[in-house]
Amino acid sequence: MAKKEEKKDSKSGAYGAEQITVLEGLEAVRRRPGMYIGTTGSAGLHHLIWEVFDNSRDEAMGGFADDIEVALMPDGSVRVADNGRGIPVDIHSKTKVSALETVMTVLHAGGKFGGEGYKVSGGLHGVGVSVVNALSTHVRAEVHRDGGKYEQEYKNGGKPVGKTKKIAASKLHGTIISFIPDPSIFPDRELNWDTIVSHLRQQAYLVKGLRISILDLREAKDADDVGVFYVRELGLDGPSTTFYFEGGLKSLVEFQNRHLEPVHKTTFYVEKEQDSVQVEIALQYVDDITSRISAFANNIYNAEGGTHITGFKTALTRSLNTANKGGNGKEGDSFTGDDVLEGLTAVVSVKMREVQFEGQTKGKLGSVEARGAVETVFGEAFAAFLEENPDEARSIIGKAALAMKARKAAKAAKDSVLRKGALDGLSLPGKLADCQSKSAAESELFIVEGDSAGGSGKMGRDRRTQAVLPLRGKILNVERARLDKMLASEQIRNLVIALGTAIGDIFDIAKLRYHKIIIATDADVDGAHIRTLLLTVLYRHFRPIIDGGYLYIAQPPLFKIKKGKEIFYAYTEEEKTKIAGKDLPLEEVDSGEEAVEGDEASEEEIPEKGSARKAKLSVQRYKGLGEMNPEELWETTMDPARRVLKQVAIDDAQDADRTFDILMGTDVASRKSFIQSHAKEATLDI
Ligand code: 0RA
Repeated sequence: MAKKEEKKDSKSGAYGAEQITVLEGLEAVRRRPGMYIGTTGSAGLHHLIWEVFDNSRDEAMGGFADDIEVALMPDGSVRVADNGRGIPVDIHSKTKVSALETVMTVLHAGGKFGGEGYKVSGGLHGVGVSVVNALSTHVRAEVHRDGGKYEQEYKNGGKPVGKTKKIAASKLHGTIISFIPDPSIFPDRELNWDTIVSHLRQQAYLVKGLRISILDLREAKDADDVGVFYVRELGLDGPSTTFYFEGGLKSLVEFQNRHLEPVHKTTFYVEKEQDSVQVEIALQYVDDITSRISAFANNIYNAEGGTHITGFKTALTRSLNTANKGGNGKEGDSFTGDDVLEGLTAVVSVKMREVQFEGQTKGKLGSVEARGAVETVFGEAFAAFLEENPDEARSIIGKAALAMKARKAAKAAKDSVLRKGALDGLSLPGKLADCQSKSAAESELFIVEGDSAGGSGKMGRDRRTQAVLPLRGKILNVERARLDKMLASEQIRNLVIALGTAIGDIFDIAKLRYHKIIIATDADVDGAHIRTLLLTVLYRHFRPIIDGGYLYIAQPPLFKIKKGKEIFYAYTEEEKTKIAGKDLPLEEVDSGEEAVEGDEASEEEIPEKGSARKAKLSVQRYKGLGEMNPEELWETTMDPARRVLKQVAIDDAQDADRTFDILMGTDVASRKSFIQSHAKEATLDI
C-alpha cells in the first residue's frame, strides 16, 4: 500500500516545493556526512545512535519520559524506544505534512516543536534525527499518543514511504525509532557493544531517575516485526543491561571512587538553577593525590573542561580557605588551587539553552555564563555543606592541609637538596662497588636485588667495566613518588648519586656515569615488584636514560641443568625441556638440595664411563640471583659474551608507570589481584 502511494505521488508530481527542498537537504547530508556527524567511521556510526538517543533523553530531561530502551536488532537496525509524549503527528502548518515527518526529514527541525524550554540542544550532537534518516537505508518511526499508534517509514536516505498513519488504537505514549545505517555511507557497520554500554551508562548518571536498558539482539532469532513497545518484553536471548541511578552524579562519583579510599563519608551534592543555567555537582575526596574532575555541558563530555570548571575551581579554593581560616588556619597558610585538587573526584554538569564549545576537539565549554553560575551555586552550597558536616569538613581540610605541607616540603627539598651542585659533593654510596673505568661508554651498572646477589655480583663481575649496586627489599614504600619523599629514601639517593645525573631541574644526561644500566632482579613476584618500582622511578625522573637506550633488564636463567658433568642453563621452560629431554620423570629441586633421578633417556646419550651407575640428571630452579655463586652469576647474567639483556623501550616503562599506581595505590584488593594475575607474566616475559 505504501508503495502504491509513493508511485502515485511521484507520477502525479504531488511533491510540493517544500518536499523537494526537504529531499535536497537530506541529499546534502548524504553528500557530506562528515559535516554533520564528523566521520563515517566507527565514531560516526555510533553517533547515529547517540543522536536518536539524545532526543529520547531530552524528553526524559524535560520530565516527560523515564524509560528508554536501546536495542541492537537482528536485521542490523538500532531501535530506540522511549515513554515520552510521542513526537506530534498532526499536520504542521508550514510543511503541510505531519510534525513527525517534518522532524524526520527537515534538517534541524527537532527543537522547533517543543515550545519554550523543551530542548537544551547540545550543538555537538544535536544535529537532529533527520540526519540519521538521511544516512539510513530504512527508518521506521512509531508514535503512541492521543489514543493512537502511528507509523511512518522512510527509505533510501530519508524518503518517506507514504504518510504518517494511524494504524491502531493505543493507550500508551512514546516514540520508537528504528534505523538501518546505509552501507554506502558506512563501510564498516560493526557496532561496539562496550562503547554503547559505556556511553549510555554515563548518560544514565547524567539524568537521574532515568532507566536505560540496552539489549544486544543481533544474534537473537525471531525478533523481527516485534509488535511490542519495548522489545525486552519479548524475553529474547542476548546480552542486556539496565542502568538506573537514583542519585545521578552522586552515584557517578561514588562509582568512580569504588576502588579508592574515601577520606569522608558523605558525598557532596548540589543541583540548582542560576541565571538560566542548571548546575549539578557532586564530589568526594579520596586518599590519593590524583584529581579526577569530569565536566559536562548539556550532557556532552568536555574533555578539556572550560568555563564551568574554572568557576568550580575558584569556588572550591575559596570555600576551603574560608572554612580553614575559621578553624586553625593561619595567615599566609592559604591553600592553592592545586592543594584542594589532590584526591578529588568531582563531576560538574551544566545545562543551558545555548552552549558554545571551543578548543581543537570542541571539548571545552566556552559559554561565559556557566562560570558565574557554577561559582555561585557551588560556592554557596559547598560552604553550607562544610558548615553542616563538621566531620567531612575536618577530613577535607586535613587532606588539603596535607597537600599544602607536601607542596612546601617538596619546595624546600628542591631548594636545598637540588641546589646546583648539591648532589655533586656527595661521595659515592658505600654500597656501590664501582668499576675502574671512568669512561661511561664502556661502563655498566648492575642494579641487583638483595645483599647476597650483590655479594656474588661484586665478586663475579669484570671489575674494570662493571659496577654493582645492591638494593635492599622494597626501595620505596611511599605511595607518592614525590621528589622530596623519594630523596628521603636512602636507596633512591644511592641510585641518583651512582647514576651521576642528579635529578629534577638539574638533571643532566651528559653526566650519566654508565651507558648500560642493567636491572637484575629475581624471577619472582618480589623481583617483578622491585623492577616495576625502578622502571617507574626511572620513567618519571630519568626519562632520557630510557630514551637514550641506556636501560636494560637482565635475563638470568630460570634453570640450571646438570647432565652428568655437563652444565646447561635454561632461560625458559621450553629450553629446559629441550635440554633435559621431554618425558623425563624429572623432579625439579629448589635451591640447595638437588634431587637426582636415574634417567633412561639420557643414559644412552651420556653414558658414564667406567661406572656402573647411570648418568645423573638434575634440574635446579633458580628462585633468585642470590642463589647463584659468583661464577654462575658471571656466566649466566653478567658476561657480555653470554648473557641475555633486554633493552627497555619507553612502552615498557610506561606500562610500569601505570602498574605502579596499582601496586602502590591504596586499593589493596586491586593490588593483590593484579599481582596474582600478573605474577606469571612478569616472570616470563621480561
Ligand atoms: C517535540 C514536541 C513533543 C515531543 C517531542 C518533540 C518528542 C521528540 C522525540 C524524539 C524521540 N522521542 C521524542 N519524544 C518527544 C511534544 C509536544 C507536546 O506533546 O506538547
